Amino acid sequence: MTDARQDIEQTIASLRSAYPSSFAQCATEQQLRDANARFLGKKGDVTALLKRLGSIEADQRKAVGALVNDLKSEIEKAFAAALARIDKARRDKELNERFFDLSLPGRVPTPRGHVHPLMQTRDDMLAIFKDLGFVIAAGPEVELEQNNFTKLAFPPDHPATDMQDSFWIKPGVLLRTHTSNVQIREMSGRTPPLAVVSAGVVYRRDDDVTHSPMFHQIEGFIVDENVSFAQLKGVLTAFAHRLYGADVPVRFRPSYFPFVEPGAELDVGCVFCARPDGTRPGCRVCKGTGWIEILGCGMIHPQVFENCGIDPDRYTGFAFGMGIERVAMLRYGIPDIRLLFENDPRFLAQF
Ligand code: FA5
Repeated sequence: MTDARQDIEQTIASLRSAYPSSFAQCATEQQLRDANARFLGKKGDVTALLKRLGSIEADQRKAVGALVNDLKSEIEKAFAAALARIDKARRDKELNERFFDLSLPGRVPTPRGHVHPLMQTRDDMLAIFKDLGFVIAAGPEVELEQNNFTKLAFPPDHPATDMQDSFWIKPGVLLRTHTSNVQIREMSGRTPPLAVVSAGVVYRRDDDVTHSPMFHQIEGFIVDENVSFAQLKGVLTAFAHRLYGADVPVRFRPSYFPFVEPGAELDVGCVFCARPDGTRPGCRVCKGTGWIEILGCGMIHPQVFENCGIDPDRYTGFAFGMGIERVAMLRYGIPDIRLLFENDPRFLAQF
């Protein structure tokens, strides 16, 4: 063995016995880093050993180099372990020295969130229907054309089924354009009596201050023997009175939807231009009429019952559907539907 090699091996042995106690004595991270630098730093002992490898004969250099590198990685590991020990000690000291009451509120008040005005409106509307005895159901947003149009007796050439009006996923499958698909899904395979209400997102190719391509609807229906139009009027009037106040006037106007016969729309007296004496001179919101349309409704068409396997000679029923944004906008005086979807905190904080 050459002198140089012997010398290096002795140095390795002495460094190996030196670093553990050197690290063990360190109480702070800085002390540890200084101690580490004495071994592994630019001018450290191990670095010096590596530089000395050049003085070793070529046939022995590899083996000696491996010894030095082993020592180097040993020290690196020991350094990491010592660092973790010091860090833990510092943390323990910090935790033990000061008493932390984790139940105290933070010094900076945390801003409180709240339910989105649209969802608040939805929940209030659903709560009224729950009170009236309806059960709540859900339906999918990606729907078969069958459930969204065909079984609801839309004629095949109805403009709503146009590429212009609906978002099609592929032929026969689309983003539902209304929540009336829930009627089909809930009626199929069920035996009346049924009283179901459902809220959810629907999609249409619309975009202006009162129409959004994505909006929310609530759908409801009742099916039983002897359900009459009088009951439709009673239930929906009770709903409107709970939502807008018992003294708000309501009126039913004839209207057309392919899946009901007869069909109607329900208007409530405009809440914006109502005077204390009950008159409504008309305003911008109600377009001067004193009335605001809130929902579509009607007696379920016998064809729809047949499409769902319900006997139209035995059962009758009514259905209704309405936009939630419209109700929220009226309720809070929101002039542009898009404000409801932009999630601007300056807008949302006002509710
Ligand atoms: C329907 O969607 C029928 N399914 C309602 C119905 C159900 C009738 C059951 C009879 C029986 P209509 O297309 O009118 O109807 O839409 C209902 C409500 O959704 C409208 O009164 C309006 O408040 C809202 N609405 C429609 N399009 C949009 C839109 N693009 N953005 C926001 N709200 C909309």
